[in-house]
Amino acid sequence: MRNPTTMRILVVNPNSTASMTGRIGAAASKVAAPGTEIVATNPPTGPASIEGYYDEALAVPGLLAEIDRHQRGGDIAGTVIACFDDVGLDAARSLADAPVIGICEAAMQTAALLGGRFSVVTTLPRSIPALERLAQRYGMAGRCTIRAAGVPVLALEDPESGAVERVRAEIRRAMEQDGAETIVLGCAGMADLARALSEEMGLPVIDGVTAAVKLVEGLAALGLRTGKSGGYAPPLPKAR
Ligand code: 5HY
Repeated sequence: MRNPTTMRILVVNPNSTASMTGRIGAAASKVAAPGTEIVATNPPTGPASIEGYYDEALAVPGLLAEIDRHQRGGDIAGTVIACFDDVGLDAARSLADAPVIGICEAAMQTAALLGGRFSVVTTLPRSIPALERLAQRYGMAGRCTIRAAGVPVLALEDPESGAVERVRAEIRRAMEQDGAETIVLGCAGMADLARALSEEMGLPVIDGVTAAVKLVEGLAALGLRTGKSGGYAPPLPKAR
């Protein structure tokens, strides 16, 4: 039987790459409070990685179906959308009863609380326009720069790809050229890199998955719910 004192947090990776979901779930569990259970999942189909607007649009139905499925199972205290493009965030908030946090918003708000300027280091240049839009939406455009390390999302799944070295090099450029005092990692697939990069580079390196888990735990503990001014969505019809 489920422990009634456990807070269950749903962490949805909206792409269909299960190995990435595994690493995301492990990073989330590492920072979760003792009474928190992390439920990490991804849609069974849909884009294997989300690189730009087209993939984003294709990923939304699978994301909503996962939120709906787990919500039917009961006691989800909050949901984290583990994709840095905050894919389907407004629709997810319309569907879910409990708070929903996107990892871009979580990471940017956390960086802002530390003070000073920050730089986002994402994967491919293709993701930059969408992230610039999000920075504007969250009121962060004047505080940050958005950079790409030139790493395809799925290269982060391959230790031989040289992806981490490219991320490291881009962080150095952000420090030297942008005067960044904090770095935000711009992909959920980088979740397990933040601690080590922070120690190595000597500045705070924020990963949105872990930041979102701590924020959602806080909102849930305060008994807060997501606003519905964007419209209430009825539960999705059951798949046949
Ligand atoms: C992410 N794509 O966090 C984004 C990052 C990006 O599949 N997971 C993805 O490149 O926009």
